[in-house]
Amino acid sequence: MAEKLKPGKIGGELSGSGLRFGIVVSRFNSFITDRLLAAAVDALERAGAADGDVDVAHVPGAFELPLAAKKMAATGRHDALIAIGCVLRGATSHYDYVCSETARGLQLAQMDSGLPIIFCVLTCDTLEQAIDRAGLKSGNKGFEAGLAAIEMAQLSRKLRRGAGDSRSAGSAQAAAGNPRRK
Ligand code: INI
Repeated sequence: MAEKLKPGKIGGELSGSGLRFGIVVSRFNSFITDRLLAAAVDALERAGAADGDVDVAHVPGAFELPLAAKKMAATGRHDALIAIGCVLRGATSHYDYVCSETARGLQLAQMDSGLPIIFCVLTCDTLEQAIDRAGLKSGNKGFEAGLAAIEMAQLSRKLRRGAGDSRSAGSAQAAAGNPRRK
């Protein structure tokens, strides 16, 4: 029988030390988004992100998150971004447009820029559902987003350097001196 193939693993550690993060957060439903923001910053801080390594930009509503995230990504200052918002279903179809365009816009910004953009936009039918996800029954999605940002930032760094592939050791060394995008 053939030897068992052992695939090389490339993972993102949960250390925020030496990384820079950008957060875009909407003021709409700020009762919820303030709590998501606090938990995201808490996660980054606990994982070793330093003072001054986290930038926060506020926008009016979730619909404005993609453009702000795209512009923040273009600064080249950050290793990952987090987009924070809360959309609550109302009596009309407005909710559907805001949700779908926010998600679509953030994914586009992420794919266009190549920078991880963590989707921390609650899309809830009721305020109670949102509260549950912003620090009550279902934990805090902001904290989860902070951890996801760290993991994706670390993984992206490794993939930029060609980590895990011995054939690209030369290019990994060349990139090692300049880990952060300028
Ligand atoms: N924006 C939100 O972030 N959450 C909502 O629940 C919401 N609702 O329900 O209307 C909302 N609307 C505003 C929207 O995001 C834009 O700011 C606005 O349309 C201006 O472009």
